[in-house]
Parts: sequence; C-alpha cells; structure tokens
Amino acid sequence: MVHFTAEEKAAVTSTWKKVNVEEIGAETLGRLLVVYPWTQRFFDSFGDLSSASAVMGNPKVKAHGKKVLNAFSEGLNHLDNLKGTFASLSELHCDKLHVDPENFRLLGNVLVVVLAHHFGKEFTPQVQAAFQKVVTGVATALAHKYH
Ligand code: HNI
Repeated sequence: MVHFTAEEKAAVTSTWKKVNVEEIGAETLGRLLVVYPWTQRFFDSFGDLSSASAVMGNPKVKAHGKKVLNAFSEGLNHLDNLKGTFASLSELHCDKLHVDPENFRLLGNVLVVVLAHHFGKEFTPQVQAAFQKVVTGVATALAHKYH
C-alpha cells in the first residue's frame, strides 16, 4: 500500500483546492484520448472524436472528464484507504466496462502533465512527486478487483 507523509498530503491538498475539476477533468480526459488514441475504443458512444480539436471540444468528453475527476477528488479525501474508496469503481471498470488497467496509469500520468502545465512553477518537484504517488495509488486501487 502506498503511504503518504503529512508533507505529501499537505502538498496535494493545497494544490487540489485550486483545481477546477470541470476544466482539468475535460483537459485530462481529452488529452488521454488524443495522446493515446486506442483509449477511444471505450467511448464509441461519445460521437465525434475524429481529430484533436473534435476531441477537446466534445461535450461528452468534457462531462465525462468532470465525472472522472470528481471520483478522483473523492480519493484525495481518503488517501489512507484508496483501495476501499475505489473498490466498487474497480469492479465496474473490470466486470462491466472491461477497461485495461494500464489505462488508469496513462490517465494518471496525463493528469500530472495537465497539472504541471496549469500550475507552472508552483508545481514544484515535491508537489509533482506527491501527485505521482497519488495517481499511482489510485491506479493500483482501481486495478485491485481485476481477476
Ligand atoms: Ni472511468 C465510467 C471514474 C479511468 C473508461 N469512470 C466512470 C465513472 C466514474 C469513473 C466515476 C462513472 C461510473 C458510473 O456511471 O457509475 N475512471 C474513473 C476514475 C478513473 C477512470 C476515477 C481514473 C482515475 N475510465 C478510466 C479510464 C478509462 C475509463 C482510463 C478508459 C480509457 N469509465 C470508462 C468508461 C465509463 C467510465 C468507458 C463508462 C462511460 C459511459 O458513461 O458510458
């Protein structure tokens, strides 16, 4: 299990307070679909994903990105129990959605890139390291129920 120090928790919490989940969620899911185009196969009901600008402007991508990031936010409130927090979402992604868990890692890494871009110098190496641990922990928790 990933363990978070008090400093790491403080770094994550103070940065996350300034995050607009709608904006960062849309940007993160949009970029996942553009940078790793095979992830589009899970979203064939989302309409036009035919170009980077179509993906980034797609309202369903935006809405879903917000939903994903809200769930992610919930995890930040339970850093000491990520497995429990994501247990039912893990089952859903495994049994119903059949999402390869490698994609959770990709999404986490894209989120870190988006945060770095958004926060610039404020996103210090220490803050980045703390977030990298969080996204790894969330990806592991989401993969936990896979069989
Ligand atoms: Ni994910 C639905 C959370 C990564 C594909 N996903 C959800 C829902 C939440 C969610 C919440 C809505 C559940 C419900 O309706 O009850 N997803 C998360 C989180 C992460 C994540 C927290 C990672 C941090 N999901 C991914 C990835 C993919 C993915 C990486 C595929 C590449 N998710 C889906 C699909 C759905 C989904 C597909 C169903 C979408 C729909 O509405 O049809």
